Amino acid sequence: MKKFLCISLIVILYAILIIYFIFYKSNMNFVLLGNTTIITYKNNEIKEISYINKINKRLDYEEIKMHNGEDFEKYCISFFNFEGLINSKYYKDCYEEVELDSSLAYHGDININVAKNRQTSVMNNSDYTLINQALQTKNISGTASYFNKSTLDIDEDGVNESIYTINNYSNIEDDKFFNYVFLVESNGTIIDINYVQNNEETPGIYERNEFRWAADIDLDNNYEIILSTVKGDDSREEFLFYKYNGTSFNQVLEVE
Ligand SMILES: [Ca+2]
Ligand SMILES: [Ca+2]
Repeated sequence: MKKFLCISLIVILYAILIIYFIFYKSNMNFVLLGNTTIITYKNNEIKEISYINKINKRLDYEEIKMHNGEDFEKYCISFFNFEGLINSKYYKDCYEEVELDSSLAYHGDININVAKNRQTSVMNNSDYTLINQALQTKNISGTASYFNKSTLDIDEDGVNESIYTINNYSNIEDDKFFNYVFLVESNGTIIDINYVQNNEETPGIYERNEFRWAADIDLDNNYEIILSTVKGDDSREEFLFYKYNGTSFNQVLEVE
């Protein structure tokens, strides 16, 4: 009789654990940025921003909504460990494995808003003039070896702004090694988001920051600017968040 009671108790405990696990799993609200960063929410507020350092079984094979540049689509995600680094696989419609670059996805009912944005890497004359103008404020004459421009309405006033990501990592003597992300308002005003001058003595570990999304990560109905950052070719992709107050950008939402 004792043995029967013991087994029954264990079965009931297991059942409770499984129910709790399923309930907890399906009710977690989180945002994933790339393979590296997870933002969890409680009562529509950010609870934690942290790096994914180990495979979390609660997230493995979860259904997520992945941003495709325009909208969100259904995916499933699975994690694997590759030479000590956590990596992830994405399955479109939870079926077809798809290779993805830097990705933004969410799970749950938080409905992250992402600004529509048009990107180009073709520099026209006015881009060239603006880049020269912006670089002069850093005492750099010349232009950039890499250029990307995103056009979007960051403050949702019906007028578009542009965000430029430029950098220069060529090895010509006396070249400046910089990475610069700035916003240009519709009237041509240039506002810095992030500027780094890299150390020319340490090639290969240049910091490289790039605009990725304007998304309302903290759910306050204003977009944050999200930059991806890597400190060298093999380093982990991390993310920087900035708020725009109409005249300047402030870095916010530190990763713990
Ligand atoms: Ca605007
Ligand atoms: Ca926000």
